[in-house]
Amino acid sequence: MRDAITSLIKTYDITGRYLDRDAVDSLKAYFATGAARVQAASIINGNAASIVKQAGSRLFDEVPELIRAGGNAYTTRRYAACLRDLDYYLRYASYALVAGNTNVLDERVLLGLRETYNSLGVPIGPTVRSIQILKEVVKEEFASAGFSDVGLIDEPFEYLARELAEKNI
Ligand SMILES: CCC1=C(C)/C(=C/C2=NC(=C\c3[nH]c(/C=C4\NC(=O)[C@H](C)[C@H]4CC)c(C)c3CCC(=O)O)/C(CCC(=O)O)=C2C)NC1=O
Repeated sequence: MRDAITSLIKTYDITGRYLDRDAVDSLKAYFATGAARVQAASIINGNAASIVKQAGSRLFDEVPELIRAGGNAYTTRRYAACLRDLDYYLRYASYALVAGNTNVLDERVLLGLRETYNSLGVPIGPTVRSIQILKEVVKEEFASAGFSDVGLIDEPFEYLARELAEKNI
């Protein structure tokens, strides 16, 4: 698992270079957003249950067939599995936010996920949509906590949604 700093150092170490101007610029950008990232994790931690609940109900409002007979989230067990997956996405997105790097998402979330979903018939399209809804709900939580730097929230959610949508089996 890598963060913004370890991944930068790795890149420079491979070629035996000192940290040049580009490296220093990206380190500065990371540290300049550090406090905001930590605060982001704290807001997510304090509101995780309600964020997941809201995202789930918006998803099922938008795609009601998921929870009708024959839908993938139909039955209490599968409904609960769906919300649990949303909780995983939220928790790992909060790690990636603090790390300033999406590597944790590759290693802990995305690896093998499409294959698992395909074998269980979990539909990818609505799952991608659910990740976008999570992002929207998180951004609303941030705005209502008086937090202005909401732009940095996008990255881990967009990464998850994009990778899940595009990755070939
Ligand atoms: C931390 C990384 C991690 C992830 C991401 C993860 C996902 C994950 N989701 C699963 C199931 C599932 N995932 C869903 C999710 C959904 N169904 C829908 O219709 C919706 C679109 C969507 C919710 C948004 C459902 C319903 C199941 C159960 C499917 C089944 O057993 O039939 C399974 C199969 C095993 C199980 O049921 O626990 C895995 C591994 N597990 C992990 O360890």
